[in-house]
Amino acid sequence: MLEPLTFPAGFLWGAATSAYQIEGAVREDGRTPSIWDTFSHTPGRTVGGDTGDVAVEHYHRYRDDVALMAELGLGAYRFSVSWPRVQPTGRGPAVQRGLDFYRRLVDELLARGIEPALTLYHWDLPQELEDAGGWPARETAYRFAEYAGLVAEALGDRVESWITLNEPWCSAFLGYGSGVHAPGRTDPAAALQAAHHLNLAHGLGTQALRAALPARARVAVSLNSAVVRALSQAPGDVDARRRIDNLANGVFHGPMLHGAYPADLLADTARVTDWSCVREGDLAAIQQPLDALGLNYYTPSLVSAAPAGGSSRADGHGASDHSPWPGAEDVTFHQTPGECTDMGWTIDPTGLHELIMRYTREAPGLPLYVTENGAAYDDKPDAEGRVHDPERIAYLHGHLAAVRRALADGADVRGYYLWSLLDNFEWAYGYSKRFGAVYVDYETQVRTPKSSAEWYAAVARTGSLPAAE
Ligand code: GBH
Repeated sequence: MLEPLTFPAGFLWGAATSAYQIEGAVREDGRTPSIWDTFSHTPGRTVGGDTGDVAVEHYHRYRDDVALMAELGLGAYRFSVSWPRVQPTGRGPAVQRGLDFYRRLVDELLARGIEPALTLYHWDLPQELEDAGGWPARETAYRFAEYAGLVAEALGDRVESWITLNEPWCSAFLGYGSGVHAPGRTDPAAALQAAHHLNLAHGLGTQALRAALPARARVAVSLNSAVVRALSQAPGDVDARRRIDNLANGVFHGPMLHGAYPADLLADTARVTDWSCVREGDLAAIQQPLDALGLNYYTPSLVSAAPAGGSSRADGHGASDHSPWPGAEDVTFHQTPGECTDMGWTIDPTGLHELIMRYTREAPGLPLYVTENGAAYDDKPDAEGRVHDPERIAYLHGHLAAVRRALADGADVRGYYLWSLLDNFEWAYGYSKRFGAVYVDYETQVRTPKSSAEWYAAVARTGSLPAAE
């Protein structure tokens, strides 16, 4: 018999969600529309015209949801704050009723011994700020810093773990490049400007958090952190890999971790933008000391130079005639060989190991967290109402084993957050894709832990992976 794979004592076992994907209650307690309300209500933008209007009613069911987390033995819960709930116009004083929801949620978590990890921005920009220019406008970065300070003042006494942005790549390049995410714009120059202003928002936001939070608070960012591989060792393919890697990773971790945009990224994108949006002092403002780095990983990308016919999978987020890769529109994306999840994303745990080891090298001394990892499957209750999802268990097992390997190789990974606690609104895919460890019946809102939830609870309880069946 194989030894179970044991994780270090104190390793954090968590699950993650985001506000717009689960809360619903979009018109309650002073909340105004975010770009995702507008986008999802625009015909043709989401599968089935689905919206987050109701989602899984977490806004009203949070107490039961936290009880469920406790039953599953979770040590940590990563959630996001809805900006338009606490600062409806994106300016001015906070709305107390909005903040009160998060105070109650956090208190409930703390009462159950579950560590809250708070993400400030998981894609739901107040619509008023989009109307004023959105992320391509510099002003939005200042607005974010103000918002970060308001939330820190309200919740800094009870939340220690803070994350500025979730996957700014998606906000910039799916939101303003391919347009498959809100606000649905398709302007490559605007996408690069958005990326810079998201970086600036992270830097200024981190400063605002430091000013408002007690010293024990920890500040991190959750990066998209793509694993990009070349189809062959031909020079064109290797160069395609380099360009995509810069547009996926370097554009954010360059300024955030090293205080500069990669010189070759600036050269590669010169015909799209002159980067005049980068002002003096910006890079110093963006490069803030961090306490941890969050990595979100689902699947690797495989690229080549020449159009190879075949695959047109550009980002795994739905079809668009517009590329999310400014200046690298010629690069072809291929399906990585192997089994896929219901998203069509190839299952490849070696990518997670590779990613962790890369950031171990590039950000020495910075503790790492896997802030998202998980899989969508077409789950259905059986005749007894139970939901069996052996594929998800296999996915989680494989990826946790990869984390364990990285630990053995010297990486400082402190925790893992499964995406997601609950089935929820999967952005452009609406409710057609289920990522939850807990099944949600969208008619009745009844929650049923899937077999993967029970499996994960055992992993969390024992701090070790069972030998693979
Ligand atoms: C995350 O996005 C989100 O944070 C979360 O809200 C969402 O529900 C969840 O994942 C599931 O989608 O081929 O180079 O474009 C993940 C989005 C998926 C974007 C993988 C990049 C492939 C890399 N990412 N995708 S690439």
